[in-house]
Amino acid sequence: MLTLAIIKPDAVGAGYTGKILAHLEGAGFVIRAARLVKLTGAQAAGFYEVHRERPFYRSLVTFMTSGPALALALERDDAVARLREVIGATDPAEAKPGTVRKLYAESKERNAIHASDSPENAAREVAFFFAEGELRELSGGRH
Ligand code: FUP
Repeated sequence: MLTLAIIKPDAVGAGYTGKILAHLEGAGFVIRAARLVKLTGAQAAGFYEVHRERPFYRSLVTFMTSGPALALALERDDAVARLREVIGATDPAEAKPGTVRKLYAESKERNAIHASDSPENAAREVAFFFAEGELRELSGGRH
């Protein structure tokens, strides 16, 4: 099963990309696709469309366009729920010890990583960043 993660501009800018990738691989996720992107305003607005009416929407879109971010298609069993556990609560102050957000996030907005919150959104979000042909097949290994 696939899910979509984004290592956000705060974490990429702080030099945490490698540590977060190691954390994700250590949690059993396999990278099926990866691309360093700099989102346009239109792309970020489209990606976070469901939050359009929320008070933080404009600020979130501005932050997500502020620098490079790493989009990842990740595979493992029960990928959506497992990745949500690994990243921790939206607000790092509330995230459990050892989660990616507790370790690397600055604030509720600058929170280091995105992860799809349902299988339906995972399918939509993987397709937002990656064409079918960009999802590399795995050749052996643990998965
Ligand atoms: P999550 O699924 O944990 O990323 O959290 P949400 O879907 O609730 O929020 C999406 C993004 O909006 C978060 F990653 C950060 C941002 N956000 C804020 O900036 N302020 C808030 O009060 C809530 C969310």
